Amino acid sequence: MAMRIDQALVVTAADTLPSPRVHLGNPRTGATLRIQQTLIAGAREFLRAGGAVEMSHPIIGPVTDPGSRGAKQADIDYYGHQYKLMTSAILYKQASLLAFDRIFLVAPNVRLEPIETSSTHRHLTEFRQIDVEVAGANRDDAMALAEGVVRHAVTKVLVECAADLAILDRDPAVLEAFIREPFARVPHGEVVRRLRSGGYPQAPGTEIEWEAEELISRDASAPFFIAGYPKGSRGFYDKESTAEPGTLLNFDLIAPESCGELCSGSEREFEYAKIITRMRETGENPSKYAWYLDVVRNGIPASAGFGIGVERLTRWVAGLDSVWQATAFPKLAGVVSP
Ligand code: ASN
Repeated sequence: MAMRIDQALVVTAADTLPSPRVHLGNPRTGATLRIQQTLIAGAREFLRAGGAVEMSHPIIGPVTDPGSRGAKQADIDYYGHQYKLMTSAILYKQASLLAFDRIFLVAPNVRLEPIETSSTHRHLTEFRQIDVEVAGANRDDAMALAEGVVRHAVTKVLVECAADLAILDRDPAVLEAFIREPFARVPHGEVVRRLRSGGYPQAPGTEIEWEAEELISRDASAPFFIAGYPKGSRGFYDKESTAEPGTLLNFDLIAPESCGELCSGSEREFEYAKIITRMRETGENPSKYAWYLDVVRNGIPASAGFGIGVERLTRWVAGLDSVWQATAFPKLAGVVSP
């Protein structure tokens, strides 16, 4: 059993974390990790064929993405300077467009998630994203690309991983049906209306709550996009709509079968003055972001991009109960583990 930080914080999901010997010795874990490898290979294949260049981003830096829902950043003492572990590579993705028009990363992220996330079945404190950024793209382009990546990666699993899907009792016909049709695009306001008319008290004009997201995910017959989250719910880099002030040109991709969000992305703010305004509006001190603002001040391309959660995509494709099962050495909030 994993050790716990504090008995008072013990949660059901943490109780079920097995030791590495048990977890890695389980044939289901082996099958899951082979499926994950195939998903990453499929994403890489698709993105490279579309002209994207794979890059690596820093793991530590003076500043990181402030936009992750309720998660704390992890500090590193970097020769007397307080650095951060990357919560996402967003700032580096935008800057990387100075070198290439299309880039992607398979990037590790660390987020010290609130303790209650250890029982949501879909949060890890350490995870990876297939992170993509494309110069000159708009939100529709980014959604189309994310859809293409997911469909290609899942198709590769269907073609190459029949034996692993069988070990996991995952019916390939069910998976195949989920990716056959185009993924719908649903405005955020419409999702709120549907939730409320179904009796869920989702507040309008805010982030979709985790429980609500699980509910709409459970009822979905295919992955679908929620587009246009309200301002205030996401980071300063998600561009605000000029046609609909107060609404961001962003999106989440929601998986079916109660798995919830697989991917989030947006069209980006890229103009210096707007970024400064958005930083201030979101409570960020621009002086912290010196290197990034220096890059932006001299001009970066307009762009759009997204990040697909590797373990979340694996969880859904493999048909697992919890996202921790989709990683070799899982880390859940509040649980001391390898
Ligand atoms: N990777 C996401 C994006 O590109 C951002 C995030 O993870 N917060 O929009």
